[in-house]
Amino acid sequence: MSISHIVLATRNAGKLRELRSLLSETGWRVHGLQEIAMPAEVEETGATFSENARRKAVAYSGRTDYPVLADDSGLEVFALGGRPGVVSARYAGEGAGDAERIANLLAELDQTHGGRDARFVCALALALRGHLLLEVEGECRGVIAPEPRGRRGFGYDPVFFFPQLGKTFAELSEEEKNAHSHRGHAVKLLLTRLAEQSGLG
Ligand code: ITT
Repeated sequence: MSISHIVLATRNAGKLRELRSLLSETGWRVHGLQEIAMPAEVEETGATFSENARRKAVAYSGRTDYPVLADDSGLEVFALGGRPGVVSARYAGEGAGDAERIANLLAELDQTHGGRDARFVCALALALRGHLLLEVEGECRGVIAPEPRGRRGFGYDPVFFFPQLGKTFAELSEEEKNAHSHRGHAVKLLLTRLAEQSGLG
């Protein structure tokens, strides 16, 4: 299919900024959620990132004629059995901020004797008028730092140490993060799949 407009179905300002930047070379006109009527709050009750991304994309795309892209993402720490995982946004309870979520994670890790290896996962789902068109997933592996470092990015970025660049994600420029992140990988895959589907790939 050929896309000229797209709605990004996220209320997370950090994700929105990164997705806008990652899609900047497509030539698509990118719209935020405020440009379509809000659906009833979409329940993120799925067991996986892709299930939640699908739910959001399908629900929001019922309210607009434009295709809708939803992102469900989070951090999985292997020694914690994959937590915080799909509850990354609510890990320290509803209403908590990034600093509390990070403090919670570091406290929990201090009590385990496993390693600190982790991965970020980003599931993207694209839907049109209530029907799923495409879904992809990207990941990025790293290590949970002993304490937060850096002021850029959002969410768990200050404690996500990326060995390849020797920095946390919050110490990377936006271009560096986009080149290596779970979201960057997922967007590249999405664009490749779309190009293949339109016979251009
Ligand atoms: P929407 O559902 O409206 O998109 P949300 O913040 O509720 O926004 P999620 O349910 O997908 O989104 O939760 C993702 C959480 O995972 C997010 O709040 C961050 O804490 C974390 N996260 C995801 N991607 C991240 C990234 O690139 N850097 C740091 N933390 C990230």
